[in-house]
Amino acid sequence: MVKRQKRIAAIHDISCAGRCSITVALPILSCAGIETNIIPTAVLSTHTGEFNNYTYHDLTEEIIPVAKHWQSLNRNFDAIYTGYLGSFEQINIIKEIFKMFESDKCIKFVDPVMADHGKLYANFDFSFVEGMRELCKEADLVVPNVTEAVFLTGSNYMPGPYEKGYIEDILIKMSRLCKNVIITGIDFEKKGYGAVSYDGSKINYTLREKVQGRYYGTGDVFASALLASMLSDIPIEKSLEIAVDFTLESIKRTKAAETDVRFGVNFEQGLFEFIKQLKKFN
Ligand code: PXL
Repeated sequence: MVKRQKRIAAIHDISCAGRCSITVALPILSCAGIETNIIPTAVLSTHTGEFNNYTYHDLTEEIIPVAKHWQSLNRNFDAIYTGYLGSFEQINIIKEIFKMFESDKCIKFVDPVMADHGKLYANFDFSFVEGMRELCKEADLVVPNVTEAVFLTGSNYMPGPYEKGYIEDILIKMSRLCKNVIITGIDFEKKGYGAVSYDGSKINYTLREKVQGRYYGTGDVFASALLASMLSDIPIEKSLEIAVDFTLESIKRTKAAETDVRFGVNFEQGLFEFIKQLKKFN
């Protein structure tokens, strides 16, 4: 029997250069065989980290009309995947879209993109964090990095390497906002670097070697690979391993090439191996 093709809606910005958001999500999910419909939240010439003078065109007004048109076409989704939102109002708009496409099979997958390394990204303030906290409450799965999880739970930010108790305290506080949580950027002195998941009962780490340096767009690479794997019906713990390995290999390739890290990581040359991993289960 032919397997039904999965379909998602990915709602992120388009950063025209500097691989992140839609330019990462679309290729990763598409090549995993998932039909990926998109709604851009803003168009920028580059992402906002370490670049100056980037262009920024807000698309808040477009989002609901696009979603309403889809609704009139009876579109439904296996997941709604949200990332970088271009304005505070977009948080409420996403809540409305969740309601418009609500169904038992639709996973509300929220990457609360807003901060890293202890600092909010340019153009965000703490009222946005409060709004994002409310959005997390409506999600089925949230995938913050450590900084985002710290801000969402009102914890104290500390740079890594971390103690297990610090991470698990934040993880459990996060699970009061959303039952299923994955925190990325876990940095343990001895055990390694990676991500941790919690589903309200079991804490599960995937840790690998640490590569020194700051790499842009890796949160988007990780989250897109994770969702692609989950929608390929691969269990969450294995999906976490596949996504961590795909992200790590992309970072290692980029480091070896010594390219300008602001333009994101070379995930493209890992796509074939990524699909091979997914195919092992299908
Ligand atoms: O990868 C996160 C991200 C996405 N989109 C934009 C960004 C950032 C991080 O800085 O600036 C526009």
